[in-house]
Amino acid sequence: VISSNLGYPRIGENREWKRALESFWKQEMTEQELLEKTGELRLNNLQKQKELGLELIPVGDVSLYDHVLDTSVMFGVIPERFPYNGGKVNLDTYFAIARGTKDAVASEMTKWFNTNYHYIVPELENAKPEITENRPLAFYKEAKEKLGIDGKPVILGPITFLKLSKGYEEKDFSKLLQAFVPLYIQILKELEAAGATWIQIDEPIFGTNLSEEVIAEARQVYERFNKEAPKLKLILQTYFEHIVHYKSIVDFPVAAIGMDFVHGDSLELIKAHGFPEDKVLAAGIVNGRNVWVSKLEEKLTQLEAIREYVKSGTLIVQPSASLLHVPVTVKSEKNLDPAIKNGLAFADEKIIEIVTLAKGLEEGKQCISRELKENRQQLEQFNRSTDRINEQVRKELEQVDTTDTKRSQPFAERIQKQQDQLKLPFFPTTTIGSLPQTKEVRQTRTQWRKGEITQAQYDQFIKDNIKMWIAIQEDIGLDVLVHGEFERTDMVEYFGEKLNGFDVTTSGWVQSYGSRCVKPPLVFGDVSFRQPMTVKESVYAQSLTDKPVKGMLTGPVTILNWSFVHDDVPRYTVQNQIALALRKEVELLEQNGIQVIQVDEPALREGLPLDKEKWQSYLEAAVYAFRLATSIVQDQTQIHTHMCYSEFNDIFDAIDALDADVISIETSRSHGEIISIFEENTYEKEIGLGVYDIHSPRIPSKDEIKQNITNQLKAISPTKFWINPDCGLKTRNETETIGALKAMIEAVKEIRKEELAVS
Ligand code: THG
Ligand code: ZN
Repeated sequence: VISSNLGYPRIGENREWKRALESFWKQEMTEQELLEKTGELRLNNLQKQKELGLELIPVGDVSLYDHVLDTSVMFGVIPERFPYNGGKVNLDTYFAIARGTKDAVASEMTKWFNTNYHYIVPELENAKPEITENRPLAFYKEAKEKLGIDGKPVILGPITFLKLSKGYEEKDFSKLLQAFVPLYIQILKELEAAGATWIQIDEPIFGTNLSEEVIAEARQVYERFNKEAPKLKLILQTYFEHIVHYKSIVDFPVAAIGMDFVHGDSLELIKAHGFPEDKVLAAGIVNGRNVWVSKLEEKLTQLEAIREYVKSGTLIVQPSASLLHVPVTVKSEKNLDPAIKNGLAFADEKIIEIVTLAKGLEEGKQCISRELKENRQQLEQFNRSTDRINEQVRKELEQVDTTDTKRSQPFAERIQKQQDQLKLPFFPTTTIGSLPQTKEVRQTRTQWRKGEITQAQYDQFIKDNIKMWIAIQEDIGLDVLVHGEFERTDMVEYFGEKLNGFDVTTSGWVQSYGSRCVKPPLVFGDVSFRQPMTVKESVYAQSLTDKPVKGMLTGPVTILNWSFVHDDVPRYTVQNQIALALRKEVELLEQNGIQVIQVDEPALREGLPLDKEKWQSYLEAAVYAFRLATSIVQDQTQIHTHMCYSEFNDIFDAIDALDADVISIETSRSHGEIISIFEENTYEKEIGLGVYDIHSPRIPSKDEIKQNITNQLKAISPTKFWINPDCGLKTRNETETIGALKAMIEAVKEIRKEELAVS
């Protein structure tokens, strides 16, 4: 039995990694200082895992931005709009692809499977793959030389890499794959020569439905790897779901198969179809996507059941996924209710669980009896904690009936009333909701949290910001205004602080994209409404202007998906409890004079299960919860929703079924690809297609935005077309925001004139 890990959080216990990156981007740190700082962190993290007793330590799972981008760069896959003359890719080019420059837009960014982590999409147009540096080798050697760790290099596998890339047609998949395979082989051979043994090749794409041709090709690829680097022990690593085409893939000629025993039906698969006699099984047994303490006894029993099927005699015990998706250590939490804290395990604590389980499996249960006892006590305390069960909300949910999830009139009728009331111009303009979270905003919030300023001072500060930005928005000429969300750290965390059943951590950060992190709240019990959450700010903003101010809420699916939810209660039940609480908030907003209410569901698409068989029930539940939250309003109240980075083709019907009056979606970073779906289908409701990319610091020109609008007009009728940036503006500074919004309004003015002339 070997204990192992699939990946460790990059950000550091105090987000040192984030700070270093951002200082470097602001030119407050040199490249050398950045590399020293992040190098130090990298070695610390390896050393820590070693000291926790972990046997197989992943190396090369680190990144300065994203590991998919690292893979592209390693293979010299640099989009042509960035200057590059071959050889090792320098840091400026690397960050330019990730973040854009004055002259070139950033590469598209999208969600990593069903997580809240984003990767940079490789662009393979005219790619001439070559090895620019053997990254896994460099990290393998570093760990060995500096720390004496014989690490397990982590490599993103070729099938997943290509499937996540764009810029080629399906029919060219095979040809492209053949171009990359020799490069992978060279990397593997060099690792073999350097003395590496275990290699983790990540192929999470095997948790999705693939064609038989792709699987056949994948098999050939792994046959070649095996032939060319026979001394390596390749672990074909999957996660987030069971291997969908288990029977074919489990026979690939590799030393080990890594499977997720937390999500999906891996145990059922090995029971039904067996597991190859000659292979090692790497069992992802500790949940790498959640933060709750494992029930060690149960896990041990599961591992024993799994071992029955492993004839080779070797079992690797590991987390279900990379620990990238959980915070670093519970030790940093000082303010949590001790009962809840007892129920938590972040990355370091999970590694301890893994080491304990491996020991228990190897040497017998009695050898870990102390640990098992402690674990039992921890869980008992957690379960005894108050507020885990709320009978009233359970009853309320039972009483919901079909009229509660349906608007009283169809869209065609509602929109008339809404137009009469809102009197918006042709091509109405708005923003997605958040406005710049400046240093001042963050610092003031911190001061308030620490008690350094009073509640009244903080409230006044928020009001001042709202007031200033209402004036700015009026001045720029936007039609539907927002209050700016200055009171919110994050769209999910904020609601977590205000709802019963939730708690929030002080340091539970997780990387979301690049240097950006989020702090997912904890759902430890039944969720219910406690107090108005957004009414005060929205009403104040509305009092300052004659233009409509949009009320801003985060939707039930997104709150659920971006929280760490305890699994004692079924997920969909928690989702409906959240929906019920939001429904009360929606009602209050309407009663207080808010005529437009946006309920964001950016996580709806990415939460889609990897296995298609589970899609329908997921989507039905998502639509139900959204409608439960929103259907209470009158006809003339306009419901908006927003989604990010969505590939809508798969879920178009569900989007339609949400029955939101207006949907805004992020399109600009996908460089206009997803709108075709609206061309092909009849979508009756109104749509705002993001007309510029807010994730890049670059300010777009009026002409560029106009061009985007013109392109999209091919797919969308001008009568139902809203104009907005493609996402919230909280990460941008004031200059960038005002500059870009002005350009957007200028573009819209010209478009309005041109379109009126045509019609
Ligand atoms: N909230 C949550 N998840 C998200 C988003 C979000 N996932 C998708 C998308 N939005 C990711 N985008 C962001 C954008 C901004 C930030 C994080 C993720 C961000 N984070 C601050 C940082 O890292 O500096 C930390 C929070 C703060 O101090 O305000 O700005 O919006 N849950
Ligand atoms: Zn968005």
